[in-house]
Amino acid sequence: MPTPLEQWVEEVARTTRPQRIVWCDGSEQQQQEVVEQMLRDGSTLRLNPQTYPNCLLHRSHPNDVARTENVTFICTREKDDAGPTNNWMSPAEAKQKVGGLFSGAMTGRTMYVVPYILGPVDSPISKVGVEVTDSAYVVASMRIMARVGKAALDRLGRSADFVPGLHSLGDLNPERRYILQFPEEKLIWSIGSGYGGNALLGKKCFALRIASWMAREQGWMAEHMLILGLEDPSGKVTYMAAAFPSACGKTNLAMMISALDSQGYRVWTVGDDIAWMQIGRDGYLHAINPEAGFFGVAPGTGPHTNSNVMAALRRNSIFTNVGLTPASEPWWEGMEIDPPEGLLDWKGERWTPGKGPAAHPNSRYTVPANQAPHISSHWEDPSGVPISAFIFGGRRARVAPLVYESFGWQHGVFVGAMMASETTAAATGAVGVTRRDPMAMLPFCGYNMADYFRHWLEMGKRIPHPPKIFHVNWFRKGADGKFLWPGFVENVRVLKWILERVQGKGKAAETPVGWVPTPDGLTLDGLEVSRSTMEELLRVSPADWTTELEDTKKFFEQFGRRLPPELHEEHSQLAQRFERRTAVLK
Ligand code: SAT
Ligand code: MN
Repeated sequence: MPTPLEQWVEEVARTTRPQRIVWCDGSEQQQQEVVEQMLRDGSTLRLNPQTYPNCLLHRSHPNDVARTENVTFICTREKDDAGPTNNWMSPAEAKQKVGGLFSGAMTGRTMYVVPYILGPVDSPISKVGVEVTDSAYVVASMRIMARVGKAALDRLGRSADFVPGLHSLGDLNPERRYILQFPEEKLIWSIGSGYGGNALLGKKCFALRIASWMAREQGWMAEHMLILGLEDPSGKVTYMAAAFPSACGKTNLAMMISALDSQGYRVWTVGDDIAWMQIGRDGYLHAINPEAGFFGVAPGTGPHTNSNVMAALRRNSIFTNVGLTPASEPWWEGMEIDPPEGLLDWKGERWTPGKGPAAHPNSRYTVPANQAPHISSHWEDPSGVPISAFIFGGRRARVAPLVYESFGWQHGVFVGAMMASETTAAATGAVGVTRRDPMAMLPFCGYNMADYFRHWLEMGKRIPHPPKIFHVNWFRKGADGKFLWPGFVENVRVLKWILERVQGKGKAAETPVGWVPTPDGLTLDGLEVSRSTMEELLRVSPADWTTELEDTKKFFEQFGRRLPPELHEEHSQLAQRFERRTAVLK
């Protein structure tokens, strides 16, 4: 009797008609064969073997460089279950329309079967997925991003308990590009794109869209969050999970070199993008990182902003859409190396200064997590790490202060639900437009976000020791349009305050939006930021927040009666706190 997996693979092969089928065992030898295939495909080069051993540069199709949210669909029977913030297609229509595109799609190509585990191999929280793909780049990337091969097949055995994901490059025509999630049957179909989040199906499609649905069904959480441990001078490590939209610095925060290292504060990396969390026996929420690698944004990463990342990616890494130097080394803006003579841009064309950036703004590195210099010794603990703080954050030139603490869980959920951020190059579409992005999950929640907020509220009641909830904003700008806060290594100063608040210390002043550090609440020694800049960074401007409240109200309205009333309540309480404050000042 064939196993359920074998049956599915057979069925897929009947539709897509590949020339041959390769089962990926996760071995180094097979990885090298896949690399050879990539080199033959012509869009991949080997980098300098002396300075970047076992590293590749991949150039994707120029029309295929970011997630495409406009063609990403949640396919539930009821439209309302996908909710107003997701694109929706009925499963029947999706199967019919996109099924046709898969027909014969792998003719003449190799079909790779990639079994993988999301999460540590022996963790009860982990889950098995299987991606079938005709892209060698996807196979090589998946081997870095997840635990691929034999271990997954061993864990699965003859069971049908895996999430199947079917992927084909198709003809790479954006008109025939679809990223489909079928959460009711736990199935993923993706065609027409070879780009990261569209094509590495273990990442956003499974670990967030499908997993968020599973998490609600089963009483746990799948979140777009990095996980880090902050060590204090006593040697104790406190774990925090932080949600920021794509390309807002999650990888940099998770891998941060601390400006307060000499005072005994350092950061340990557990994960940089996704957290799966369950309530542990100790009453804390425990988080695992379902991934095994980092898919980080290259531009802006340099020895001063993040030398940890720079050290991590010197071997066994895949670079996508960065520039190339004549010495066969990767190059991007912000690497702190002058563009050398003969630099090629991300399309492989000769770069000249007037030509715009040499690296695509969403160019990426894919690096094994265990190469991070400060990887936590607990990053693969089967039971995960206990989370003491949640941090929400976005890119806001105005409005949100550098950091504030919510008044409690329900208010914290509201803070997450009203999150907003300026869009980035991580997804196609306009860049720099402020949009609401609750919990940084707008593009990744696999169901109606009103139900997602309800799930958050319910989880709060069930967690005996819930994380405290904070909001940060590294991106506030002054009147001159320049960033007020230096960011990067200095962000540890904010983490230290968060840690102190978790410990019941940390000086704070009450404002309508939450607890904000007092002027002497943050450790600022050794930092050149003027008092007036700090005041501006921590300022809560009633005028800005009035607009914010109006915009949030509109955002909430689209959920109609499905929105939990607790959020309306929090909304009017915030408005009232501002009104009271204004009345006092008058
Ligand atoms: O392309 S990914 O979705 O994996 C990265 C991101 O946009 O967060
Ligand atoms: Mn992400």
